[in-house]
Amino acid sequence: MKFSLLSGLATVLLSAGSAAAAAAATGTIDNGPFPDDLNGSNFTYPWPVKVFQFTSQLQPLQMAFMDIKPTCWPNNKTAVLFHGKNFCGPTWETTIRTLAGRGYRVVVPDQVGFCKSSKPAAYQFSLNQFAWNTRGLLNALGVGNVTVIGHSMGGMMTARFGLQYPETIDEMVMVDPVGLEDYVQKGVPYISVDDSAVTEAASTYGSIRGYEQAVYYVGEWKPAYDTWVNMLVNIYYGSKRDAYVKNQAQIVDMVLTSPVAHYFGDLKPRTLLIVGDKDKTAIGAQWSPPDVAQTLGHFDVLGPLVASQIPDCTLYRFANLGHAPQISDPDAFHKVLLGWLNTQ
Ligand SMILES: *[C@@H]1O[C@H](CO)[C@@H](O)[C@H](O)[C@H]1NC(C)=O
Ligand SMILES: *[C@@H]1O[C@H](CO)[C@@H](O)[C@H](O)[C@H]1NC(C)=O
Ligand SMILES: *[C@@H]1O[C@H](CO)[C@@H](O)[C@H](O)[C@H]1NC(C)=O
Ligand SMILES: CC(=O)N[C@H]1CO[C@H](CO)[C@@H](O)[C@@H]1O
Repeated sequence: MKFSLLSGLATVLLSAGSAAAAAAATGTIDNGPFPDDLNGSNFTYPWPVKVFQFTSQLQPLQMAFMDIKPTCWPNNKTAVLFHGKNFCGPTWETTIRTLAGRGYRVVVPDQVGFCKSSKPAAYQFSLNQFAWNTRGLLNALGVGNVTVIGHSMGGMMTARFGLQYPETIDEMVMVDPVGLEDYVQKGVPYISVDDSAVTEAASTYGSIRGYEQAVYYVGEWKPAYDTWVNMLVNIYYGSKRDAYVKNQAQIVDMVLTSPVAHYFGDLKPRTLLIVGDKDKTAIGAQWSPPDVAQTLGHFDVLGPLVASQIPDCTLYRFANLGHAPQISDPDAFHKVLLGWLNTQ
């Protein structure tokens, strides 16, 4: 047993040493078709769902993803889009259509523990593991360099992906990422996975909408936002409810205990940071004492601070938007995104 673990480690070190193939998950692509109710999510995706089958932490796992071809003359680039904690791949639908219409191939995974991907009973969640899994998916698809775009928790993951795989990134975009600050360092009390699970289990349409309206959308609500709330409610009360609740609680722990805030100076890729100045998202603000909570989630301050730390960074601030500019003002968001991508 010891011998096989050691030889596995040697393989990883050897492949990490070769510039061509950075170490990542290895697996195969299953093109399906799959039933609508896949791993506990019965939401209909706007493009066919495929599955990356791989082994992770000594168990077989599946990452669901969409792979959208360019809808015009290909520009030979691939964009990979990372969803946030309260979102899934399809939340990017408008951005996918926009990028595919400009010649991009667009790959949109659901991370392990989310949406149509596996909900493992036992898993050590980390941003590094998510990056490892996702780079493995891209390798299995034969994708080399990517344009990485991540929102919320997916923006935090973009930073980690940028640290782990800089040699495979053309450029990266973080949209209202969480983790621009180290929440624990700022005084957020640690919450156990068990206590988080109680909160996760109590999630309803009303609780999710109330949180998102106040924190994400500057107090406003449009009927279109309901789609993304109902997509989550469907998983919270779906066939994998218990595993999902546990995984989501583990992911809260991951965001608290794997800060990226101390690493922004080490990011090599060309970076665009987009923030809504009215965004107030801060993991743990809800259970922090008021004097701590009031110091958290000031994207109007954090945006310029972090942009000054990242070596090659452009900052764009939406003065009147909150946490999800691609949802609340898609036209303005895509104008900024495409404008920056075209300055290459
Ligand atoms: C999934 O949704 C479809 C359409 O709403 C419904 O007919 C089906 O029963 C659902 N399946 C599950 C397992 O909930
Ligand atoms: C993309 O690659 C194809 C095939 O190699 C090539 O014909 C085409 O000119 C490339 N497009 C761009 C925009 O570089
Ligand atoms: C891939 O990205 C790296 C890092 O940005 C860059 O050095 C390299 O030239 C790119 N490779 C290709 C084929 O574009
Ligand atoms: C953990 C789990 O239930 N995974 C399932 C996810 O969906 C794929 C595709 O149908 C199944 O093969 C897995 O068993």
